[in-house]
Amino acid sequence: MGVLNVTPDSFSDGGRYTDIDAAVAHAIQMCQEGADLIDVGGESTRPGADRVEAEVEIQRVLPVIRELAAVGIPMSIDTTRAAVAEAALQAGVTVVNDVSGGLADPAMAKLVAEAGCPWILMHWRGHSKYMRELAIYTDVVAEVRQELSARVDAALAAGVSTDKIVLDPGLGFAKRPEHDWRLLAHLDSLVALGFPVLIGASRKSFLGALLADPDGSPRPVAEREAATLAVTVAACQAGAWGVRVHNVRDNVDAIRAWRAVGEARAAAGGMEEGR
Ligand code: PMM
Repeated sequence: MGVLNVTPDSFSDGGRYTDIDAAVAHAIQMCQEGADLIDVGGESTRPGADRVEAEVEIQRVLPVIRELAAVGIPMSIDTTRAAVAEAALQAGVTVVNDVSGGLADPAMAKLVAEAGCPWILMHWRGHSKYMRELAIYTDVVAEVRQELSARVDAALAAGVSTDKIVLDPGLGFAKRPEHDWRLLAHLDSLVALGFPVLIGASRKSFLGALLADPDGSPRPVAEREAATLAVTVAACQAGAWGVRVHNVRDNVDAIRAWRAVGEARAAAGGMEEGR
């Protein structure tokens, strides 16, 4: 999944793709590089971000979605609002990526159920402005798993089909770096719930903290790519279904290399069995 933030303030690419032509060109490039889905977002979810009105969100994303739909680019809409998701679905998006897992807008579950589209339910405890204060866990892996299971139950109760649900632990959302690492270390426990699992680690602050200078200043966002690739491979190894990334080309390369190792291992196993 390639990230396309059409916002002036997202943490990694904020402001770069607010121009429609630049956004469209970037999305097409990410598809050519191997992205299967372009995640279009019109509201920044970086820690501390202020909310924008639904109308503003719609005005940001719709022109880009319309142009990308016209050239057959597969898209998800990154929104917590049913009104935005509805407008995006009408304009050609086929997947709803809801970082609130349906919690922010009670109308979202019904909309998704009626649309019959896939719904990415991310683990979330509150809007970005306040989420730092919500990063309190006794056992982050068990709590994220349990809170996500509750979101699945709510989705199913609203009529969403089991085969349309994708789960995401929400790295960086009401999580401190140690929580992100523990979730990655125990991804198998989320995968075991039986739904496809999406991971969004790309360039996030837990990587900046890991790679901080000796004086404590975090590694700049643009210099977190190698660490992102390592997390992508670790996530694939743990059974993730997808990764949400900014640099599609490098992540696709990493996945291809990881896959080639697995294929060579499987072929070697087959040869040994045949001997
Ligand atoms: N992270 C961001 C935004 N949307 N959606 C999902 N499903 N998972 C994530 O981890 C996620 C997301 C924040 O990153 P950005 O500012 O680069 O979009």
